[in-house]
Amino acid sequence: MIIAKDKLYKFKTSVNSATTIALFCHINPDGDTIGTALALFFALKKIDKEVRIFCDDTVPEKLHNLDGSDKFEKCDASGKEFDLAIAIDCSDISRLGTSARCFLKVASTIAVDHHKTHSNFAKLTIVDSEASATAEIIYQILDYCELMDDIIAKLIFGAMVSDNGCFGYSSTTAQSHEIAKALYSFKFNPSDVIYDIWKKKSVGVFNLSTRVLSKCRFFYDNKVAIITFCKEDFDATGTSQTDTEGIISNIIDIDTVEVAFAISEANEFYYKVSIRTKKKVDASDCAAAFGGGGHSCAAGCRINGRYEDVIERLVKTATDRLD
Ligand SMILES: [Mn+2]
Repeated sequence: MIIAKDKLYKFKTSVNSATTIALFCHINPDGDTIGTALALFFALKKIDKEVRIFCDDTVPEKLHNLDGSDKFEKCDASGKEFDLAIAIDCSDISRLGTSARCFLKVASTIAVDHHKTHSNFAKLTIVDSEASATAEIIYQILDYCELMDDIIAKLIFGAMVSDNGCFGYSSTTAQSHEIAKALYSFKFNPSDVIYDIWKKKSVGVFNLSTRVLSKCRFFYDNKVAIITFCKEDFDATGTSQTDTEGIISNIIDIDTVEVAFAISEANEFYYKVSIRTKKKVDASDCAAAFGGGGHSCAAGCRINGRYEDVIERLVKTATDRLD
């Protein structure tokens, strides 16, 4: 979807009338929220805005190569006031974590997002649920504001491939490719970006994936697959929860699997769950059953309970939707 001119104009005027701007990423940040926020950060710096960029959680190791990855701060709710706050890739105010308090204190707020479950929590909402990444929307905004450059193009490209699986997920559209084409007119190396974001892994992450994948559990004629990241898996491989991203794709790619879950032990009796689905089941619908959200093929939620009960509830959620 092409973002309406009046929205782009409203974004531009809000930014122009602000001196201090705070950008907010979502908790458990991914390449889209981080890369898109950084693209906007550098664009706003070019027009001499005082910009700060907040995220409750630290930037995952694999994104440390991104230009500006050291700019992130934890938001101190008692901190200074801002003229404008912009939430990036956040479907809901709760996705900002404790930073939500800081965001809500600001009089002028904007949300730029692509989740179909987006709840309008900002004064100005720029949402396109057909976009494969929030980066696609930010590209249109920065192109309109004439703020694109090589570094920004590289960040936007990285954020896009991070969310659309290098243009391989069903979320990818003709417009994703059109935006990529426009980005190719800037100077950066797309295959280097793809290596950094998708392919590169540490030995620790490799060991974590072989360990966890070898214990994959299958249910319902191999249509449902579950992998579990326990605290001991992280300890044994020197990794953490931020290293789990992407490992789930190994099981959703199995031909019989329609629904894949990756369960990660956050605390005792508290699990973070990633969900991937093929066409038969809507991942965001599964996530919504546990108060989570996301997209049709990729979503997430958090569940409290005993491990075996969590497994049972997840399998039931999947099989109910497969029948
Ligand atoms: Mn996203």
